[in-house]
Amino acid sequence: MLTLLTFPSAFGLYSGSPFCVKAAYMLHLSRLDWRRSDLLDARKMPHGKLPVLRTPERLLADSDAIRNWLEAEGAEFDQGLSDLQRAQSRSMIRMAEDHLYFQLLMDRWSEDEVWHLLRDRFFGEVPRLIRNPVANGVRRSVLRGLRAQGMGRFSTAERMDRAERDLEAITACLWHGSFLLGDRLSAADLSVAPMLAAMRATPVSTTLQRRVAGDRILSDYIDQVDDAVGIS
Ligand SMILES: N[C@@H](CCC(=O)N[C@@H](CS)C(=O)NCC(=O)O)C(=O)O
Repeated sequence: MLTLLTFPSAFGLYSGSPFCVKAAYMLHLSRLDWRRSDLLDARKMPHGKLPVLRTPERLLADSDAIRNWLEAEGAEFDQGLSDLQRAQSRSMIRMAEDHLYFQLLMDRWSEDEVWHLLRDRFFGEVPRLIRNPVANGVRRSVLRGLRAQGMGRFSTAERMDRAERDLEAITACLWHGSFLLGDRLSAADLSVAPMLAAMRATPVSTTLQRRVAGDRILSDYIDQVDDAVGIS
């Protein structure tokens, strides 16, 4: 039996982490026998991050490595796509995971109003006496990382301008079919939709949350991918 080590559900999502949702989607579609096991602290994991898949042989860190492993077991997430479409699928994944993800992190960790709710949700099990110092320490380290990555240096307006261009690119793809690369689910959808879903689920009405939640095409797309995977 495979075990997906994942962050718990949060804000109405299967997991607070879009990468964990992606991994769960892939596992569900692969039709292998698996179960979830929730962790709140990823520090002991191979990369200090989740998701991680426990296979009979080892711990497999990183959603991309999980994808490779599942494909080696026979799963196919880009079935029926041409070489060009596979390349487009790969680019969309990078856009979601290496750009939109950092937009989500800024929204969650830098906005005070969101942070207070996030702290209560993600650090609720830390003993009360040390909860605030621990949570504030993690917050400082995430914000330092975002500054080093670059996203933390933009004003909200600059950041939203960058997000807007990605969201418009996603929408343009959706004019041509129900999913990013046509009328069939592909690996790109398994990364992009959870990222948008996480933005939409931010429990405070931020500029980014409103942008995604208020967009009929994007919002319907998130639900359509979730329905097509059929995990819940
Ligand atoms: N490249 C990794 C990214 C995973 C990732 O960033 N996970 C975040 C949650 S969304 C995490 O575990 N963060 C904990 C930490 O950085 O301490 C993947 O695709 O799995």
